[in-house]
Amino acid sequence: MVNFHVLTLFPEMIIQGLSASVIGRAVDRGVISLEAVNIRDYTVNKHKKVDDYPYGGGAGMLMQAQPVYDAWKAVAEKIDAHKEKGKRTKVIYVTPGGCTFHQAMAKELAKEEDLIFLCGHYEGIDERVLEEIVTDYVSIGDYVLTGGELPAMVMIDAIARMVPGVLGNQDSGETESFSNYLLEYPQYSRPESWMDKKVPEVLLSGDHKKVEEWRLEQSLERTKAIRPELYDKWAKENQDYFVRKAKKACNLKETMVNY
Ligand code: 6GU
Repeated sequence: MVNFHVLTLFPEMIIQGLSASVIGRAVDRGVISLEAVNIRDYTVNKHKKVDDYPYGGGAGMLMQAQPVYDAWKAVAEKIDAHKEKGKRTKVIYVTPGGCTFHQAMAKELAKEEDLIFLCGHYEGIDERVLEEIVTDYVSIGDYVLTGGELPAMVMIDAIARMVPGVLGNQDSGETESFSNYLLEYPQYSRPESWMDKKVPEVLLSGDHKKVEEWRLEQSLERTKAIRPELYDKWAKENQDYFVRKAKKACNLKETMVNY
């Protein structure tokens, strides 16, 4: 169970974006929870203004510290009321200036009870409130988006699917690309022949071991071509695979230690 809390100027974007399909159903079933808190609700001026000019000049506007802080405070106090004392809830500021999000991070964050995401807009947020509340600065890749909502949704989706019970039980979330550093092998469904393209023979053979071998070979081939750095990582951790393969090529028994 992870409770996701998102501080944003566009709460409807978060709720809409995560209400469909697997994540939406997980929320309905109570396996995860999702709340989007509108930072604008915490302004203290009558125009509900959340931004102002940056000191020192420069393009664009900045989100001011006070409404961000008060929105965070309201959420943090609610969390503290149901949580054991002393455990600090992570506050993730989604920013292209953060470290890059990856699968292992998703898996780790899926163990948290509560996660707070802070979505920036305009040219950013007053540094002082970031220093006060943020625990992690995280980006989703080397490109710039107009706001933090899409990156927050990306991270929440990736984290949520690692929470037990979110995916169907035959799918552990562990079998796909990146959990083992390899890209996915190609898959086929009916019909056996489509536009004169045939499903690879081995998949129709019923030989489970052969199928697994073929899939691994396909994954390796793709990974080597498309993501050589991932391939190298896998190769380093799976040297026994190459030993076995070499033995097979020499027609030696698996049990023989030396060849
Ligand atoms: Cl986390 N935020 C924004 N605004 N742009 C991004 C990003 C985050 N990650 C990549 N680009």
